[in-house]
Amino acid sequence: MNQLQKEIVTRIIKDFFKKRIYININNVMSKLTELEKQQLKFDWRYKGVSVLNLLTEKEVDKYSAELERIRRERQENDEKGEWGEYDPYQYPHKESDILKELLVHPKIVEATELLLGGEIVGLQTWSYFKPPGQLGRDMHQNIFYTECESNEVLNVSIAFDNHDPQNGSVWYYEGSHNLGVLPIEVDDERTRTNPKNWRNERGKPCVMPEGHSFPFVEGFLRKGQVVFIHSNVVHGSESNDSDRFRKAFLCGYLKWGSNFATGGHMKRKPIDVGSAKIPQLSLDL
Ligand SMILES: O=C(O)CCC(=O)C(=O)O
Repeated sequence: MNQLQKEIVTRIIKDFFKKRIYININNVMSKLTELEKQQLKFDWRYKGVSVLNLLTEKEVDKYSAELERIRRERQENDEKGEWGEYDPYQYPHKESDILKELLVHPKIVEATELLLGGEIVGLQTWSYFKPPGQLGRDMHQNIFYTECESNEVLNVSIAFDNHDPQNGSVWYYEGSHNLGVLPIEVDDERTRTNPKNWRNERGKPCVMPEGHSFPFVEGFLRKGQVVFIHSNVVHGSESNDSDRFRKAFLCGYLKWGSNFATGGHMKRKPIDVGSAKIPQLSLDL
């Protein structure tokens, strides 16, 4: 072996070990198992919706009790009568460090980085209580509201109890994440059913392409499961026709560096979730 050949072999061996060390560090730091990652990516690619088993029932009970505490506080302090008893709760993580744990949950952050393909920031949190009889959310794509490019934003919804079609779970059209942004059809009558401070729930459904064949998938989640929803996937929920609540804690995330609409209602701003380093000025503290 001449000198040049020796150098080449040495370089190859060094690179090999460097790569191995890098891969090992990544694996050691990963909160998700290889199987979880594979399933998340597979479902994302083919369905536009992925599910992860995240919390134990006991953990959910802790978060659920905390959500109930801040909901009651909102009602007690609501001197102007702004909020209906079970209106959605805007930005619950700002009122509670316990609930903020969900927004920065290492497994959710890692899964979101994986699905969006880069470092991320939080954008918003909110909660649904959905008592018996409450109406659902009309068919929509989240990209319509955030105005990002496809797959630059995603929403997660954490089930605080069992969700099924009877109590108004979230359904979706499988594979509809491959569609562009769809037109909407305003229905003034239905718009009037929106909670006073929450005007995007009903009355602006998107319109599916005529003759489409995307399969309709009903939502079934167990307490503690989390669903990741692609920016373009068409989804919605029906009214709660059961005698049970359907509570959910939701977080929106953005691929760092992507443009987004702040929104007249949610007033979105980047939130540090321990992934992308955000300049102090643009942070929502
Ligand atoms: O939970 C629901 O009823 C609707 C959730 C939803 O549409 C969303 O996360 O974008």
